[in-house]
Amino acid sequence: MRETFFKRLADLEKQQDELLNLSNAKCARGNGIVDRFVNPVLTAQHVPLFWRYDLNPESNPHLMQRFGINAVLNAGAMKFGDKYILIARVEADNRKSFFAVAESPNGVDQFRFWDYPIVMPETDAPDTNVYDMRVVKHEDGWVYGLFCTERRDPAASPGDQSAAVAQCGIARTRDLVTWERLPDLKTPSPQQRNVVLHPEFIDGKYAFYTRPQDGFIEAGNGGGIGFGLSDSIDPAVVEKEIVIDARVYHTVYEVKNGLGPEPIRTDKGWLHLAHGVRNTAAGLRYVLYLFMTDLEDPSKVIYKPAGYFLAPEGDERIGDVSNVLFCNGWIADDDGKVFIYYASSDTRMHVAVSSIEKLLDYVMNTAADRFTSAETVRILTELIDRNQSAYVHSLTSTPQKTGNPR
Ligand code: BGC
Ligand code: BMA
Repeated sequence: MRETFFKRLADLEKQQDELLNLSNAKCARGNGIVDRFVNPVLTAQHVPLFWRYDLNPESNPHLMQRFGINAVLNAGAMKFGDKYILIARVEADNRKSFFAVAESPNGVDQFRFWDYPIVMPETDAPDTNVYDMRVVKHEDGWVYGLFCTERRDPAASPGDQSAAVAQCGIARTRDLVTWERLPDLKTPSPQQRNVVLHPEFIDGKYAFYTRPQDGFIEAGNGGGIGFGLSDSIDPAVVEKEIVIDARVYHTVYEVKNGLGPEPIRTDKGWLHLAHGVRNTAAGLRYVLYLFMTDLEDPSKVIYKPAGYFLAPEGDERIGDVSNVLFCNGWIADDDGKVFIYYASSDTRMHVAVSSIEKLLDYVMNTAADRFTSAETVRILTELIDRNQSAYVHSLTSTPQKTGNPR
């Protein structure tokens, strides 16, 4: 028995070692805006063996898994010293998620979890589930974690086990180990998910991007990415929310949208990454899009390319909640590189790499949506016209003249 135990353990250790040391590489032929990477960066298999197994041959002779991990997804991200940090949503087999820090020396591979998950203090109203942390280094000197705290709706009828209330939990830390929990954000909206703290004071106040909704799933008359100010962070109270990026009929953000990570300051404006949700016969589809707001007034959208920036591709399409990309963490590095950490289908984490220069070019020079098929054809025709008149063709790809010249 002991022999089987140790053989199995050696096997598991070898397998995990290979996974943690696997080097990652850019996928061939990106779209020029962003490069995806071949391997996911963080998965349930990255979770330490000593979280999942009782490693004592006396109490666990079969070396059975004792604590199952279902998925690792929706991670906040930051640079901490010279390490690339993800604060992942780790979801156990019982559907409860919690936060855990993983670090990498280079941002694209060798992510390793720290020895213990984050022990997040609770408020007087205990959280049933917490998820999707945004990590924000605020100019007040603290590192904040804003996350969704979900509880059963106290007004639900006894038989209704799905009615829930989502609110924004707030905690702060200096070392990512010890967290101080502050009161949940108060806003005029009955439901909040996807709340992000702006990294700088605005008029001396804390500024929040919110996502007001009427119901837990239904946006109702609410929805859109909101913005509001609070005099303090303890407690944080937003009395007035304005919608800065609304939902629009027949777009990729028709049903819901929400801000992803904290915006990045550039000399042209604040870069924002958000998710947009549309309905389909096969369920909701989550894609990511970018927009830019004014440097002086981060609630004023000044550029917004049409459509999505990243959508699920290949294996990313499949998982616990298929057809979903979700992003709540990115890192703008000192050399201008931007690491975009996104989860696919609520199952695993990936990285895509771009740069401030490329993202600005994309955001400022991609046509904005004009919301109809006819206008979309007009935008495309303008591009074709410009390409037909300019010298842009390589020797090997002469433009094909087909039957419909203009
Ligand atoms: C899940 C989230 C999901 C939300 C809305 C929550 O219970 O944990 O992953 O986004 O419901 O569907
Ligand atoms: C939610 C988010 C995420 C999740 C997504 C898809 O509304 O808050 O937690 O990735 O749905 O299930």
